[in-house]
Amino acid sequence: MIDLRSDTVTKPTPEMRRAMMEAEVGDDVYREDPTVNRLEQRAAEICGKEAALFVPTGTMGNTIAIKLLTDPGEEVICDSRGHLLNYELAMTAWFASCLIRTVDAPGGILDWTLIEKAYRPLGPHWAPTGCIEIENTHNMAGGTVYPQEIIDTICGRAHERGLKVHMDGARIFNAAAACGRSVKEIAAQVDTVMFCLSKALGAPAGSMLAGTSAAMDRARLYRKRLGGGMRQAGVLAAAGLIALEQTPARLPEDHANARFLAAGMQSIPGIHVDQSAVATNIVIFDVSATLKSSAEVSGKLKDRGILINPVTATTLRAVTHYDVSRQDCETALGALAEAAA
Ligand code: TLP
Repeated sequence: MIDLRSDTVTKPTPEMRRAMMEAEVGDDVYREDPTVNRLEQRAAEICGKEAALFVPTGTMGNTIAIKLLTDPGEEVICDSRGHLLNYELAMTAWFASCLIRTVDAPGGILDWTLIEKAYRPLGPHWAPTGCIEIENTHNMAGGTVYPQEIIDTICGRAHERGLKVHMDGARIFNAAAACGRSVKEIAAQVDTVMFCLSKALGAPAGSMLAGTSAAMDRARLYRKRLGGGMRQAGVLAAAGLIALEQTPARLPEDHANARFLAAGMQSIPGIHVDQSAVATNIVIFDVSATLKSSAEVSGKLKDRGILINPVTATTLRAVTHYDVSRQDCETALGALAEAAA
């Protein structure tokens, strides 16, 4: 099977497995796991924040961040296709007791003009805005990348109004590779940033949340409340450290493979891809002109050994990662041409 469903499907490299086996561990709830401590320190450095916290999943990282940056009864502004709203089981409502106020942002990229229209100051009839959430890269918009000026303007204007900004940077390293900036530069102005070790970076599990030391001290308690106090988690952190140091350099290869896939799809009758949206490792493509549903196309691809999931009734998402080669992309394109015919 060639698995293009997500970059979450990567298997740990031999080096990660070796590091996991040899990891020095302790009880992380007592903050005694030296490998977790090293990973948290390294993640904080990379993000340019005072501290970072190792969490089991991106969902938990986002859930904790929203709780940290809001009071119950407030609103969180995010793009309507955001992961926070659509794929996190209403944790913003359940854990932070906040509503999400959506904005339809072109390409998933919010800007201050759009946010200002959705912003609600304290008033007698409505829930005030508590924080803004931006997703970089934006998953369901096709891996799009925020221009840095937009992030900095959003943060500047938000902070002037006393609002906080969280970045869901599940794939921030892809954003960094695509825009040629460091993660530290990208996240410089946001209050908290979450990134995943378990996606394009290829670690078997884990995400990092970074922010001020005071925020991360509170975040540690929320993590425990959510059942995320992981004890000898150094076995996982060891793989995360390898992922952090080694994988970013090869992400441009995944991006080139995604562009190759998108360009190849364009010449398949009935398939449409917005080539200009393909900036990182995600390709969203439309199959409506094949007169087949996305589920049918996905089924036909599976029969041919290619896994690609539908996103809507007419679109599918292909994600490149280190377990997918250029040759695999060529094979997938051949199968897609058959499935679409
Ligand atoms: N995304 C997964 C699915 O949930 C859709 C994927 O296959 O892409 N933020 C963003 C932008 C994400 O893409 C994801 C996972 C998360 C947060 C949550 O991470 P996990 O799965 O670790 O909870």
